[in-house]
Amino acid sequence: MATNRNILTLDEFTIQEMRAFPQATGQLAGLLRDIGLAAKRVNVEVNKAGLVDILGDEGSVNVQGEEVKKLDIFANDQLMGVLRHGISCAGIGSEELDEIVLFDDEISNKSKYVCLFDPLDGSSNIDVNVSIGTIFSIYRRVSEIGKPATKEDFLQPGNKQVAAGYIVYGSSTMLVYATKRGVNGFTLDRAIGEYLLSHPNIKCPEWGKIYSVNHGNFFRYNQGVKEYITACQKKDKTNGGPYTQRYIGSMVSDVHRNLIKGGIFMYPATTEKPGGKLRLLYECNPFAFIVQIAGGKATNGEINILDVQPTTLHQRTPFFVGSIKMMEELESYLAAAK
Ligand code: AHM
Ligand code: MG
Repeated sequence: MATNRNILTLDEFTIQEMRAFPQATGQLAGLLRDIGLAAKRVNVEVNKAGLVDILGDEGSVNVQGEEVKKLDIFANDQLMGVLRHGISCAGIGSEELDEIVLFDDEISNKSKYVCLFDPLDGSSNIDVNVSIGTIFSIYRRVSEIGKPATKEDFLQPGNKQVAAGYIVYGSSTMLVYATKRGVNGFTLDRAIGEYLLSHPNIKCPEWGKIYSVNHGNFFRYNQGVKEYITACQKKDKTNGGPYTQRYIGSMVSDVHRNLIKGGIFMYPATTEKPGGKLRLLYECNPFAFIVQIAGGKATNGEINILDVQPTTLHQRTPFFVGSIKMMEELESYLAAAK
């Protein structure tokens, strides 16, 4: 099949975006290209996961106390490697690494950005052929250019993100990223090994019919959340329903679907995990930024999650994200239950 040359590649698109800013150095475009490259390598491994001995437990636990799969480590190493060798990133924070890593060499210290990522989210799904993903968040450094990055560069509120994105390794592999200018989705064309702009200017529908939550935890949620979930179940034709419950257990896939189709995704606090499960810096903030730019909203149940001042690299948070009208409805239930 002939390649449609009218469709922009990721590189062409980021360069075109850069032209709008005469002061742009091209570092952000380079950073996105680097991440895209790492994701292509991860994609190859994910696709052959059932064939070779890349599957299975690494036999160690990560800093969150969770079992680490080989592919998590592979993805982490690929991302860290491309960013270290690139010219745009001064250091990284990763779900797989206890501490931030500062590259601290002559070129890296001149880089404008730091990057946080979850190299392979939803990794418990690898063994069963369910879509998984990579999530990333990019900040402009607040520390002095020319010197090594600092912890403060990473502990910025989500509203300071310059860009955020994810890659979903699904029936096709897609890279979606947001800047303040908009959200754009690219599908990997395996024939030419390039991401092609397949979903320009993504907008999250104001309403949707999908709610995504782990129902198994229902009795461990607070009253407001329980009442909202119950209301979702009671919806019928008279009030915008019926709703559909969809929960893959792989946030990248769940939020990706809801972003495109309209919906709400929730990982609330539970009695066992009063601080929530998901990580603020590299799981929730990137999605909050993407969905907000697309017209939706994200909160921690109290405030806009992008306004939370982080204190530690791996901190967790309750998380609610989705279509604006559904989020407002949720918030009315949370407020009423207070
Ligand atoms: P992970 O980083 O260990 O993969 O965990 C994050 C994942 C999310 O992708 C998903 O939404 C959630 O954990 C599912 O958790 P649960 O099984 O408790 O519903
Ligand atoms: Mg993860």
